[in-house]
Amino acid sequence: MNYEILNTEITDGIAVVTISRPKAMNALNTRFFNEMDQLVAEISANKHVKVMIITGDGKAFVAGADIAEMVNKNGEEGTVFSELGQNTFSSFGRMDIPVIAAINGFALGGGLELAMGCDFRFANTKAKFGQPEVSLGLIPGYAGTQRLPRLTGMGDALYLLMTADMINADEALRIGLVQKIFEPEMLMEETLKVAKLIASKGPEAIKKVKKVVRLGMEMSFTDGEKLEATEFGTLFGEGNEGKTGMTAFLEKRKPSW
Ligand code: CO8
Repeated sequence: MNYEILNTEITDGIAVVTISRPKAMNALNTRFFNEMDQLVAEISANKHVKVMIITGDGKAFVAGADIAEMVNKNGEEGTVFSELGQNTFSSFGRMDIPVIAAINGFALGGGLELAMGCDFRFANTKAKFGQPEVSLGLIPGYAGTQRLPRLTGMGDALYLLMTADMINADEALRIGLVQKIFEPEMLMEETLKVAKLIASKGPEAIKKVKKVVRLGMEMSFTDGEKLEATEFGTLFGEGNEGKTGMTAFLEKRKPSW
């Protein structure tokens, strides 16, 4: 596929994906979703990539779904457009590798939903966050109503969803919407540092942490425990990563995965 909106650079096993449609504040259109679906498939098939980072070009991370594309849709088309985005953002969670959002500016509506589909989020101190859909007579359509309360708790989620309030990075940090904030010029450097740290760990262990946490959130605690025990067990034994890591520790050397 010829990518028009997504620019991807892969260095040392870290894929940095930049959403670049700056004239429209990187608003999400059908073309974006088609490109992102293709890219997720390509990166998932590339065994050299260990972490994916998603960021935006210009002063926005993503200012939402493309309002110009949505305005004339009928109800059925609206639902299809919603499912298209839900599927793309859920696909980040199904990838084996960690996906980090590096939020460089406005993360509004579908942009915040994109960020919430990632495994965790860093932001620059000037970034702004919100779910402004009710100002447009809409509700979120890319799982924002489901992910926001899971990340922040019900009260903060309903506050943001009902008021369309745009909050700053300090507030986003306080309510758990982002995990760390950095000065704008440091955001990518610091995000890359964390990506490299993760990439140095046992790749099977990282994959299983993601799988067990993400699937566990959708099951009962007891079923989650069972899943954890099963996956824990797969890391033991000759030739498996746990054996490699524990042996290296006991021999006071770095493991070679
Ligand atoms: N869609 C389309 N175009 C956009 C969008 C958008 N979401 N956001 C900005 N743009 C365009 C503007 O129209 C403008 O275009 P032009 O230069 O041609 O006039 C250009 O980007 C620059 O924007 P501004 O001039 O407004 O820039 P400012 O710096 O003054 O303001 C803001 C920046 C605050 C980000 C402002 O642009 C804004 O409020 N944008 C809209 C934010 C918004 O409401 N987002 C939510 C959209 S709805 C949504 O995401 C629902 C998701 C679920 C959909 C489910 C599918 C059915």
